[in-house]
Amino acid sequence: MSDDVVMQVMEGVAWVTLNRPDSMNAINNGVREAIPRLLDQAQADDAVRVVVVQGAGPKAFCTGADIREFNPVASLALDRQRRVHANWINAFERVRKPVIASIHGYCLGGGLEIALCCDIRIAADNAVFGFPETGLGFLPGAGGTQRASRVLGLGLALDLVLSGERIDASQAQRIGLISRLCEASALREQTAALAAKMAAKPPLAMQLAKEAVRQGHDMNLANGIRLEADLQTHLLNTQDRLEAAAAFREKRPPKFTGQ
Ligand code: CO8
Repeated sequence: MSDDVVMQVMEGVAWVTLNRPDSMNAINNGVREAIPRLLDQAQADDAVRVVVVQGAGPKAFCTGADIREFNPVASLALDRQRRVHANWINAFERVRKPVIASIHGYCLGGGLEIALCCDIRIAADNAVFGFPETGLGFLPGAGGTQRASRVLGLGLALDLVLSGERIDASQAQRIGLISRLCEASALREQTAALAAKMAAKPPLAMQLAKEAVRQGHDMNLANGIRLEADLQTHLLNTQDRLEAAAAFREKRPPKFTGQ
């Protein structure tokens, strides 16, 4: 097993680090193999309440697919099937726990596609975003063309994908690509503070709230409201909900168990 991606669990937070700093954390087969494996591990571990994805080294979150591995494809049909059915990048969305992308430096191509899979994007003021794919003769093919329009709307997604232009962190915040922006030196601390806040919340409520927002987004309003009602009903008699109310009444901090 390679150490192209490493995971460290600390105080309820799984820190998943893209760990190829010499190539700006470009995505090779080692990364594609490790991501679903580690994220499944984070999902199965009750001690993990929140997942953070970050890039190693000073320069980049991730600069996309490893261009040095670009070769002719032996079978177009098999390649398409692999993409549709075994898409490693979907693992970021399969995790039922909240996933934060903590972004510094370059966040390009497949790197931006990873960030778009995450639930919350926090970026340093030195972050740079873009989709260079069309200039390389193909398209953002790890979900980028689909997730960008869902996050940004059609017009902005088309602009990013077709122009291939890079935008900086403040532009990214203006268009809603990231929801939080901080100084580069504060990124780790701000990410840790956000992750800790979410890790302290009742885990079932966090998981079902994520499910309600994410799944509801692909539904019409009536079905989304029905989904929300179902998930809320599931939470009503959980021990954690009763504990939260008891703690409020008794003016003490709550103790959540995940039940
Ligand atoms: N692949 C391979 N190596 C890379 C990549 C990359 N994507 N990005 C950077 N590197 C390497 C460089 O080759 C260089 O290595 P070395 O020191 O051995 O020569 C090292 O990282 C440092 O890079 P630079 O010297 O180029 O550093 P600069 O500061 O001059 O430039 C840039 C930084 C602007 C980020 C530049 O490296 C660059 O343009 N990189 C390519 C970015 C790019 O085009 N990414 C898109 C790839 S396509 C894609 O992601 C499609 C995804 C769809 C499928 C996803 C799943 C695979």
